[in-house]
Amino acid sequence: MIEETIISKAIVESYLKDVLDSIESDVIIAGAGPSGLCAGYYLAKHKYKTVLFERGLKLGGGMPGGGIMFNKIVVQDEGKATLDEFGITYHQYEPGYFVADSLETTACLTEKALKAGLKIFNLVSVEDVMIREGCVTGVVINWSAVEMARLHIDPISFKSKVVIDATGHPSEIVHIVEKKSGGKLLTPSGRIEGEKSMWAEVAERLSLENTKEVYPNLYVCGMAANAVFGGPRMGPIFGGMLLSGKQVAELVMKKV
Ligand code: 48H
Repeated sequence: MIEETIISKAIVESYLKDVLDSIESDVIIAGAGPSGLCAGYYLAKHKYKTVLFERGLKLGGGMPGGGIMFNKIVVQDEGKATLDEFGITYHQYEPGYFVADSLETTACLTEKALKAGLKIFNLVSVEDVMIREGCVTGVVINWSAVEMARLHIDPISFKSKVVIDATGHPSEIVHIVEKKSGGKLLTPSGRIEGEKSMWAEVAERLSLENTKEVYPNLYVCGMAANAVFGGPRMGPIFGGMLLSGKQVAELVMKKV
């Protein structure tokens, strides 16, 4: 015999336990695209208590869509070791160009990150941050459904030592901090420099150079790093995203 109310209680109690366990952590990541998942995997693997909030229902950000919905991604030589780390299958198309299935890549990143201990909450949007004495000290979240329905319902906050903006092109968390700090970002102009047009080679290099702290205790990685520091976009080549996620984890581990 199956009792429906036990199913309900099991889900509600288990979820609320996860929420309560996550209210204070070492690192909060906004965005479960390739860079955010990768960062979360490396941080969790090294025993940093890490919580990731993803606005969408599904994980992977822009990766499952590959290039123009052809579900393949390209990774260059530099990114190959990361594919190996996650057990992702790939083949060499031409010297230096490796092709992987974007669905397998998303699944492997997700599985490894979750198994390493990354706590992921999907359907939750980061809508603000907390700032104390010029340092980011956590995030303010709400249900994505509340955000989409534009309901006037107050959010709640989660505290962490560091926040990572892995929200991709819109670099939403840095935009919030730029607006509320009055342009005191650690960029050349103190403001968001803005994403430039496609140039894959330069973009891949800069996505690593631009992966760094952008405001005290706020780091930026992945596509958001180039959007914030003025790098170009790169199209469906994903090595830079994976390496940027790894690099931001290493930078955060040095700080925390
Ligand atoms: C919670 C949020 C919020 C929020 C957004 O776009 P992504 O895949 O990000 P990256 O940087 O890991 O990867 C970028 C890559 O997918 C890409 O777009 C490339 C390589 N483009 C090149 C080109 O030329 O176009 O994922 C970001 C994730 C998404 O899942 C969003 O739903 C989520 O962040 N998100 N989650 N709170 N405020 N904002």
